[in-house]
Amino acid sequence: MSPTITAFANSPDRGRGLARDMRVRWALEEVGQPYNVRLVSFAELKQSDHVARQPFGQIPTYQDGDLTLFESGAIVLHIAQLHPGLLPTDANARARAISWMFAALATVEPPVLELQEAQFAEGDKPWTEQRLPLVKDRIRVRLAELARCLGDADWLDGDFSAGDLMMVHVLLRLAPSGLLDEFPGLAAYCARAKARPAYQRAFAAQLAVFTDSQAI
Ligand code: GTB
Repeated sequence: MSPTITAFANSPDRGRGLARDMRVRWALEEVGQPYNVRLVSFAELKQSDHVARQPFGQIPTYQDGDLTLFESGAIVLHIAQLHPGLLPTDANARARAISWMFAALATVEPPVLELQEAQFAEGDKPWTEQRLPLVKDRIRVRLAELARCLGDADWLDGDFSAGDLMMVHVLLRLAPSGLLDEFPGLAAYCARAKARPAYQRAFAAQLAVFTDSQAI
């Protein structure tokens, strides 16, 4: 049986691949694991059926047999541990790749989310004009540090790994802000990752959900 993941029935990102089901789709495509998708409306997210799967009423979730997981990081890690292709076999290299997954989620993503909040959730507040440049500068610090780590390499630590997958998906959320373009090495890193056939397949699948929802 293939696992089933959940995704937005009507994603607010309008098929740009920015919602977090995209990470899970991408990981499944990288390892060649077919999957089913259950589309969930905003109302359904907060209903008891879904909350039993995801305590915070969010997507994505992952169900495989009697295992139900939530949190995109935990799901991608599970997929990467279950199948070859996303984590090195050498124990130390594997641990380092997992460090990069955590770095993406715990160190780089928080300021990126702060920017989304400042722009969209609080965009009309009187403090936004003063707050936005501070938030953007905090992101620039992280991007400069990350660009230094990447250097001229294709990927963060050897071959492409779940660490790169997670990091790139976090960085792509910045694309509309223009901040990524200030760091050409990181922009090229993201472009390299997006050119991967597995990314392309995952992107097409989530875009089809949006296209279909528009056709109705
Ligand atoms: N830490 C959790 C994880 O990594 O799985 C966070 C999950 C999460 O935030 N899910 C969001 C959600 O379900 C969707 S991805 N939100 C509904 C809710 O909380 O009620 C976040 C997202 C939303 C929209 C865009 N966008 O429009 O570009 C991008 C990303």
